[in-house]
Amino acid sequence: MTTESTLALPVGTTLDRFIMRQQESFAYAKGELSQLLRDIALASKIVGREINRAGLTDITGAFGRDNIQGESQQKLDVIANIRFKRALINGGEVCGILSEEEDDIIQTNNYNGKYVVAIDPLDGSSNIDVNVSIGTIFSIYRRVSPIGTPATFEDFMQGGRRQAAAGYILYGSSTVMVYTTGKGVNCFTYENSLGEFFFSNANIQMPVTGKIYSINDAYYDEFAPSIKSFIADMRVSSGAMARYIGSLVGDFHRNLLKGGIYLYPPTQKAKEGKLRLLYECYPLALILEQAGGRAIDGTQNILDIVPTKVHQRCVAYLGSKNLIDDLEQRVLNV
Ligand code: P6P
Repeated sequence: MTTESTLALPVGTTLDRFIMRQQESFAYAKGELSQLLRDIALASKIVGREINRAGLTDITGAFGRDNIQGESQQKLDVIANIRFKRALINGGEVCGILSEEEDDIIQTNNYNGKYVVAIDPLDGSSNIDVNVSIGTIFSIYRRVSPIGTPATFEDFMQGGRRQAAAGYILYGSSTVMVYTTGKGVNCFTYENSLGEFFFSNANIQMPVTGKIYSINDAYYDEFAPSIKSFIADMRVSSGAMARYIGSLVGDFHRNLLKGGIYLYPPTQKAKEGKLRLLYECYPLALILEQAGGRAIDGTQNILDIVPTKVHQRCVAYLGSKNLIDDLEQRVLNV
């Protein structure tokens, strides 16, 4: 499906219909990736329902255990993890899963599955109890290990440019699914009463610049001079807006549509950056590249970072091209 044909699609096209049409433009597609995207959409509908009822059932608050990241797991983190694992395992298209909530790669025993998925089942979960938008972020790779065998570490270590698809679901004032398979970024809005995602935003192009900057100002004193000078100039630029909700998917989606930049520099507590490379930064970096934005760690495009560990972290500057170009010059010309 070309960009023009995407633009021609009427709103009212379901995600299923869109996936089927897009599959036609992939010569050798046999439907596995299409089915995998449907499996992710199904899990997100179930997780979205749990989130919307969180205050009515005893699923808010802490689960009482820390994950491998050393973060206190929220009950909904655990529920979302279970739901996405179950959908991916039962869907049969995935031979392995890497989840933020699990120490090691999960073998699905679908040895004929052609894909692996790296996923943050529910990002921003500290916001769950206070009703702030949260999200799921996913990254899909074609396996490099032989069909008919278990998934391997190497299947997940292919690097950001080898992603077959990447996207996120934002559980906000409405629930949207945004993803790319390398042919543009499209957005689908969930219609609760019908249980369907409907095509709502074609071939998203990020504004080349913007007035919004998203950063945790509490760490300001720990930032490098280049970051401080960038923030200082953002603050004095006309119409500047500081917007940071502590939920990456929410901040990212707003900036993607309106233009802006999200910054997570090195801090005392997170010297290598806080965000995770495989299931946060790589997928969002691919979305940005497809939408005309940029994603860097300060010195290189995030998609070019060579992965070495499954829960590897990285510094992240995600945003409009001109803002990232400006920041990059300041960091490189220190
Ligand atoms: P801080 C949530 O834990 C998260 O990974 C992102 O969703 C969010 O943008 C960031 O961390 C918030 O981190 O250190 O500002 O609380």
